[in-house]
Amino acid sequence: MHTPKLARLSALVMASLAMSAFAQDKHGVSAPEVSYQAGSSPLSSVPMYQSSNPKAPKMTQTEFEKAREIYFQRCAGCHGVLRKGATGKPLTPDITLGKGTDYLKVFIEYGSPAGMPNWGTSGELTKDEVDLMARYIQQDAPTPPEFGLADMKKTWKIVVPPEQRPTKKMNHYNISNIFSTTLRDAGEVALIDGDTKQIINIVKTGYAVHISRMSASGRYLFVIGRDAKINMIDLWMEKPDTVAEIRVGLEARSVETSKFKGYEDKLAIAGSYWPPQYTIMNGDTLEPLKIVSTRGNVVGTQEYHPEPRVASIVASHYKPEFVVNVKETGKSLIVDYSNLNALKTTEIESAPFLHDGGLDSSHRYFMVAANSSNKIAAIDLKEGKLAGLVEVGKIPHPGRGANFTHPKYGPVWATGHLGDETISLVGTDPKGHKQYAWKEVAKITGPGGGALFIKSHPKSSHLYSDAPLNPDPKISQSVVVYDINKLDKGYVTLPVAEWAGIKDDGAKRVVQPEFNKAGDEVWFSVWSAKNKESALVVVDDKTLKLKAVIKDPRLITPTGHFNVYNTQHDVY
Ligand code: DHE
Repeated sequence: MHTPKLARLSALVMASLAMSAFAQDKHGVSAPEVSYQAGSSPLSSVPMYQSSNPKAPKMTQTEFEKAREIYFQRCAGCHGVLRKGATGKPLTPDITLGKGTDYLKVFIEYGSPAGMPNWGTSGELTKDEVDLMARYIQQDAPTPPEFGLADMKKTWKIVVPPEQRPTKKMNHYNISNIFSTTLRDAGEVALIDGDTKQIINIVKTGYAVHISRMSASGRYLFVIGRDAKINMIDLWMEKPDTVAEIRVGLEARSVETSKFKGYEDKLAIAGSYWPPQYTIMNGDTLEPLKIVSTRGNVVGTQEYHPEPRVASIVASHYKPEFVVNVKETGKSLIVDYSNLNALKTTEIESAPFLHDGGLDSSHRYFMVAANSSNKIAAIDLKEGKLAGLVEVGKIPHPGRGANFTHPKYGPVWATGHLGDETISLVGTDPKGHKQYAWKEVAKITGPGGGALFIKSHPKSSHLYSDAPLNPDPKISQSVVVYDINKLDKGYVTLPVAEWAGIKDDGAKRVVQPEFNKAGDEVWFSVWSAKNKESALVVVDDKTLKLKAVIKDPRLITPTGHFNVYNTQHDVY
């Protein structure tokens, strides 16, 4: 039953929602962004100490446990582990106690114009769960445990020691054209022969596995799960499989390997969301060597942030350095790995929240999206400084981005956006095209927001962009292609999900274009729910016609895919 106060509040919230059809304000988040961020965190099953706040509404231990689980499944992605706020607003007791249970219930029930989902009216949470969560967020946030060297070593396994590994390639695969495809909800990757399109092996990995990266030699493949488990896979084995594994934290997204001359295959690095830290490991055993916390102060306000998560990491080809991008503080750390006992780090300030990015075509600049600031930071890996901070569209989301030569602006790097329908082109050639460098030189229009990944290839004259988070299935189930020499002519749409011929209904989101080694075909995932059929679709880059559909009951929830050669050499 609504109390009169609650009824008034509900009316207020409903009215403001009605005024804002797409549930978004200047500081708000769009529906695609919420559905992207509000993924389940592996921390939901981690035991945590819960203090009780005498001023907060009473809760039993069982209620705490249940609420904490819901919080980490639905809320932590936006509001943060410690509820200090990230994409979502802070939810610490100093704020929530003043609002009170009734007020908080309305927000959880109906959502808000600033992008908070309507957990109650959408049926995601029951009335009792809404009440539970309103009381829970008035308590002190429980803190998950730290995860240090001793914890890591307990999880570290050398499955095949280096001296027992093959001394030469033991299979007949063209390993530089293998694709590692994320099977997200199965916690596996599929290793697929890019030439024959046959599955070579399905390797068990961490929970809700996220990305794959290659060692500099192209022999070892590194895969990281959201539970911070890394699998190191040896592609020289008769049947490529895991040779070492470790957990570097409780939650993570990024892994990378040393690529500078003389350091090939020597080191690996992984960044964690929790604890907020990065770990440098031995490149052929995953032995943890060095852990560095990323807790610190936010660029601009200089306020202390207790949980700045590590987002993308890239290895420099210019120096023995990794670039570690710290999300909430808005800092890119250039970490010199040549002496781990006297670690030199250059801290480059740009803007929050740093997320994904990739190198420009010369490999000198790292282009990283500061997604809540609608900016791209260009980090100069030769000079170790910020080359430019470029204003782009709403919530840039490049993946690694796309490099190509524009007929007028010269070398450019492109990003699509989660929050609008544009693609921004940024000039990346300060020597040859100085007037365009670190500027948004052009904006091209796509079919709608919700784009995640964009791709081109030095041998292709096409630019591909997906939009898996667009609410319109016509858009989320297809990709658009531009001719890079005639960008003003607009795009053609490829109905990739339809080509997959999947009979089941459901999302069938088309996600992440990835070229093969030769640069003449492009692979896409058609990402359905766990219990529905998914597929990979291969398109001929010259003709833009369907080339192959790869289906197999083991291809469960395919999302990202990573071509060995292109990932090893940063070709995109
Ligand atoms: Fe990702 C890259 C974080 C949701 C597919 N994702 C990244 C990177 C980060 C990140 C920090 C960069 C890694 C690097 O370069 O070192 N992703 C997050 C999240 O925090 C977020 C928003 C929510 C979550 O709970 O994880 C999230 N990501 C997703 C998805 O829902 C996607 C679409 C499907 C999936 O598999 O989970 C997804 N993310 C990807 C892919 C890449 C990626 C395919 C690698 C892109 C590339 O080209 O390198």
